[in-house]
Parts: sequence; C-alpha cells; structure tokens
Amino acid sequence: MNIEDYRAKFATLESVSFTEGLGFPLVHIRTRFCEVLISLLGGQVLSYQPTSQAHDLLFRSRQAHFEIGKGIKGGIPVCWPWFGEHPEGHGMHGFARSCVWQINRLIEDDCGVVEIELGLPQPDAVNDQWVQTADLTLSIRCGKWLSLGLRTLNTSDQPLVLSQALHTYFAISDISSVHIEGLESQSYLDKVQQFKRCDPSRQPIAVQQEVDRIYEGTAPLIKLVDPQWQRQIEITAQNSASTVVWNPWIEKARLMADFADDEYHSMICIETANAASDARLLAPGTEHQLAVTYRVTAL
Ligand code: TA6
Repeated sequence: MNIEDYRAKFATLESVSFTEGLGFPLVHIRTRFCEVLISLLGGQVLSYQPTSQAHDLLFRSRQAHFEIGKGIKGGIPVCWPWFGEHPEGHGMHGFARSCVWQINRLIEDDCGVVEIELGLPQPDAVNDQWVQTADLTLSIRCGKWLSLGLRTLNTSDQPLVLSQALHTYFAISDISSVHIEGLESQSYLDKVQQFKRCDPSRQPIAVQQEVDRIYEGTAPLIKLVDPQWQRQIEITAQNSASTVVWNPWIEKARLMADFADDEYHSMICIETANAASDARLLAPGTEHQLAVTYRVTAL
C-alpha cells in the first residue's frame, strides 16, 4: 500500500496523519496523551513525547540516514532476526531495521490510546540472507506510556534460532549527569574488551567512557535517571533476560557517518534484548514476543 491508500483506509482516525517525510511513509500520532512519529522504513518509532513532558523520550541523530538497506540512527530500531554481527558476515543487527514495513492494523480505543501493528513483508521475499520463513509483527501502543511488542512466529518446518533487540536510543540532558539503575547485580559481556565476562558493578551505571555491554540475566525493571531534566524513565521488559547498554563516546562517534561527533553527550541506548546466551530457539509453529514499556515519571 502507498501513502494515499493508508490515508484513505484510516481517514476516520483524527489523531493519525501520514506524510512522505524523508522519502518514506511516516505515521504521525497526536492524542491528548502524547505525540508519536513512526517510520515505515525500519518499522521504527522515531519520536515519543508525552504531553506532560518537555522533552522527547527518544534521541535521533541529525546525521541519520534514511535509505533502504541502512538503519536509521535513533528512535527504536528493530534488530532482527539476529542481534550484533552475523556469524557468516551478513551485517550487523539483521535486516528488519532497513526494510519498509506495512501497517496491518491501526485503531484508537475509547480512552484515546492509539494502537498500531506493523508487519514485515515476508522476510524470505525481502532478503536473500534469510532462508527461513517467519512472521514478524511489531505492536506499538501509544498512550501515557509507550509499549512495544515484537512477535515472531516460526512458520517454517525448521527450528529458528532468534536473537533480537529493541535498540532504543534515549534522549538525555547530558551523559555526564544521568545514571542507570537496575543492572547493579548483573554480570556483563564487555564488547569493548572482546566480550570479556565482567563482574557486576554493584553500583548504578554512570558512563565516563565508551560503554558497549550485554548484561545477562537482567531483571524486568530498569531505570534511566536524569536529574537535570527532572525525570526518570522506567523500562519494563517482558520475555527478555538480556539488556544492552551502549554509548559510543568520543572516538567511535567520530567514526560514524550517521552520527554527529558531539551527539554522544545527548543519548544512551538501553536495549531490551534476547542476545548472547538469551537467544531463543523457536520450534516450528511456535512464537515468541519480546515486549517493553517505557514510562516517564518526574523526579
Ligand atoms: O547495541 C550496541 C551495538 O551493537 C554497538 O556495538 C554499536 O555498534 C551499535 O550497536 C550501533 O550499531 P549500528 O550498526 O547501528 O551502527
């Protein structure tokens, strides 16, 4: 469907509009609770700002690329059907983040909460790196809170090994003044040290250098505390026992064409994942849903 088809199909929803921003369909949602921007390229939430808040929850690079085959640096990229490097060199974080998704369903409930379900066109039809068949949908619930559910159904007759993440880029006042609570007791694999397994820090995480870690066995509730913006974001995960924390810091930021040199100050990724030993095995005909809710509260 093209943008005119979506406009016609969802014409009765006053809180939803469509534009062709940056060459791809964008869905704008504006309700009494929040404003949300979703790109069909990547099936990616780019912006979520509750009406009660002065700042967006999500960061997006001013140098982000909007091209089929490339990920958009910011918002909530979907890493699927693998997280990180592919063992046979098929590129980072799978291909779902760089394909154009379709809208399966879009409704506004009686309370004014908008729910949209996106679907990835048959993966085997969009990418020759993928020989398996699976259905992938992303449900996004836009209200006072933002909830996402990424559901994979193995439609093949072979078991499916799935690793994935909702690679969320949070906007922050400054990297020097935020910290993360809820990961103090977890060991982690440190990508900066060739995935060395490191002991728990026993204290909240404050970032003062490049951080690229897969925390293992993580608890469902993690908090991103930002005293300067007087807010904290509660991240509540379901069906995830691994969490990735990433800030590229100075040198890595300079190496990325789609990320400005100074932007490491204003973002941190906290990614709800099924990564490393938390990868899942889906028997034929079975499904798995990775889910997360983001809730902002005042400090
Ligand atoms: O999730 C963390 C990470 O895997 C980092 O290692 C870093 O490279 C980042 O994702 C961004 O990856 P990208 O392919 O979007 O540049």
